Amino acid sequence: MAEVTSEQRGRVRVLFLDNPPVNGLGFDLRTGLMAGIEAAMADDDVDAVVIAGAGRMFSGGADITEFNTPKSSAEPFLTQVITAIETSSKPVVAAIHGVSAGGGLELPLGCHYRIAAKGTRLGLPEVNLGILPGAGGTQRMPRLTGVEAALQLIVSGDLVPAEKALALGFVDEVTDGDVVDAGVAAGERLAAGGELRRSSEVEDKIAGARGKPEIFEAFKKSIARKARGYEAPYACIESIENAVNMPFDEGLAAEREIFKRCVSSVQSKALRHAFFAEREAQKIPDVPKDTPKTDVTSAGVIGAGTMGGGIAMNFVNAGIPVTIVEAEQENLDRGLGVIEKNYANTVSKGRLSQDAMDTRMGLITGTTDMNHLAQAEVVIEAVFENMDLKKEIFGALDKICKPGAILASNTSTLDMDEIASATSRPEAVLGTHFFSPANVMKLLENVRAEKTSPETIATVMAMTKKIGKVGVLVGVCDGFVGNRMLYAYSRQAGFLIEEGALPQDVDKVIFDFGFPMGPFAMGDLAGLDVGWRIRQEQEATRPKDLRYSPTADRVCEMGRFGQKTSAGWYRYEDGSRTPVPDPEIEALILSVSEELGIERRAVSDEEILQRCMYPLINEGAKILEEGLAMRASDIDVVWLYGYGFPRYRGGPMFYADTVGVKHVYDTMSALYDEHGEWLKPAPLLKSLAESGKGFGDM
Ligand code: 3H9
Repeated sequence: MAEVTSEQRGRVRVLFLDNPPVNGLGFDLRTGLMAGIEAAMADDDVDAVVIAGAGRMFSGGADITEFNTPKSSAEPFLTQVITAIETSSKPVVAAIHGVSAGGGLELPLGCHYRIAAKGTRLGLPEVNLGILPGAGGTQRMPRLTGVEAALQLIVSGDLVPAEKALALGFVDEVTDGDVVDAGVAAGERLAAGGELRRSSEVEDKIAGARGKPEIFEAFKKSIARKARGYEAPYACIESIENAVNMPFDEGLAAEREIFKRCVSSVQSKALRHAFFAEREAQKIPDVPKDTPKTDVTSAGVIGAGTMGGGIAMNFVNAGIPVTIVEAEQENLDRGLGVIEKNYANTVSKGRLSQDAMDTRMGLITGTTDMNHLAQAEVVIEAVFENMDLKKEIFGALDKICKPGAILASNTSTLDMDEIASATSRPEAVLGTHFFSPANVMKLLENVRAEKTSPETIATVMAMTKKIGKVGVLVGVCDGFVGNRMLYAYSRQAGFLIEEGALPQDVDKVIFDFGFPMGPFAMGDLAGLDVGWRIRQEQEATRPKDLRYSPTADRVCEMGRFGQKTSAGWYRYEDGSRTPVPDPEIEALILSVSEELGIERRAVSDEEILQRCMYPLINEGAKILEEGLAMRASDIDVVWLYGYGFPRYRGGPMFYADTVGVKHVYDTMSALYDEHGEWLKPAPLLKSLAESGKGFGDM
């Protein structure tokens, strides 16, 4: 139950925010807090007030689940509560521990004194939800820290440690003792004398930036690349600039208006969807929270290639020792060398200390003897995609690994059930599909095979979190969720260039939509030979009555494998990663069109976007029908973290809802009539469209 409880300590009243799990400042808490403050102010036995959090943190901010509901617009607003605190005659102290985020920091900013326990993380992360701090944060923070620091903090949305908050000036004291005790002592001290410091009245730190728009313009330029497509960072900057140029009350009123504009925007809804989707993906209906699981404290990786090395780095980055097995010493040495070079690069950029690098390298053991995996709790196989080889490895691992150890495969295409059949413990076998580069990309598709046990799933989902990844549980099918949808999208990209577009036309539309790059530039980055090899293997089973684009194969036949050969769909100048359109490729594409008897035509940007994105959504719908993803929002998480789908669009299935599933269905139907089988609308898309529903209603 959400409530504010109180406790009298001498002549100090302590008010505890109590609304698990994060003490979200929803309607009940705001009401309780206002009543608690009013009661304390009216009580002659109270000289000072301390506000603290019950449970594991101070507060994670406003209750996001109340946004766009009547509760969020019911008084008292958080701003009113904070104003009541700041203007009160008795001192109010914030005693902060755990996390103080968003409204959960704006509240302390309105208090007269702030103490944080060591280990507390504080910040204003609203920007990540497509909004700005809307309870005075953009007005009070710059007054305490100065404009530059406030811009950094608010626009990055980062939570910073208590010590940094102290150095920046928005925390007054850091304690390693009991924070409530320290708060009570501070309350007594402040009550004993002296002026109360009200953040809204501090002027000296912002005065220097008044009438200087160039400060804000320069900051906008500095974030332009990272913030491309996002609205909220600019709303934050606008409001901080108001703080500098307007009297406090006016700035606060303007902040409220900008907040209202942001909170009802599609971007904010998409970003909030992404926030909850990521957490929802961790909930697996038949694997309840109390399912027994093993805490993974040692791991093995088979294969020291690009993927194997990247996977191993995740474990050691999280402090988990890892044994890497390679068949040949030479390949092992090369693989370990690549890992070392990767870390050394990070050290040279100042993002990792030499000590930390040494510790990490020290956690890696390389060997050519698989028997060294006997004690590992999880072994991840990352050799090349060959079923016979994988089955042989799993058969061997089954004999070597201790009972209960989990055997995982990093396959991106092969049937996990068949791999599991090579062992006597199919319940302990599953897929862990990392994305390249495996030490960077946050997504981990955990692939549940037919016999994978709930214990195995619980262990691997927990391990995923421990190594800093976002896990999504998916079912077995060709390409699993992410790549299966990618095929649907890149297939159309291939057809579009045969029909009249060029790679750079397609890539520009997809880039402008918000992806970091389009499908052709991405192919060049990932390496075109991988897909080529897979297509060659699948050639015999490929349905010959369906349209097939041969252009990608032709590019590979020219020895152009992408960035690694300085040529692919584009060419690359020496040492550069910038794709340059290549007349040779244009000539190739024109000749393929001619060979296929296709008369090239002008292809509009709108068609490019729809031909790429709608089949992607359609494939997602099929995946849902087949039960290979648990929820539409899980698919969104896969695309946000595995493929750079623009977060401010919420993921492909959320995006479908924003443009209207009926519109997607109607467009797909028209495309199907024109282009045939590959664009046949999924029955689920049809039924949602007909019932006027979206994926979010499922
Ligand atoms: C704001 O403050 C607006 C104001 O400026 C202006 C108002 C006028 N509300 O992440 P976890 C849920 S906007 C509702 O696993 P952790 C979460 O969904 C807010 N629910 O925990 C999950 O639910 P479940 C600005 C919330 O310890 C559970 O709590 N604040 C909220 O790893 C546990 O979450 C932010 O943007 C919320 N505010 O991390 C901070 N927060 O168990 C957003 C969490 O059912 N929150 N939940 O899956 C976070 O960044 C992290 O949750 C936090 C704790 C760091 C606080």
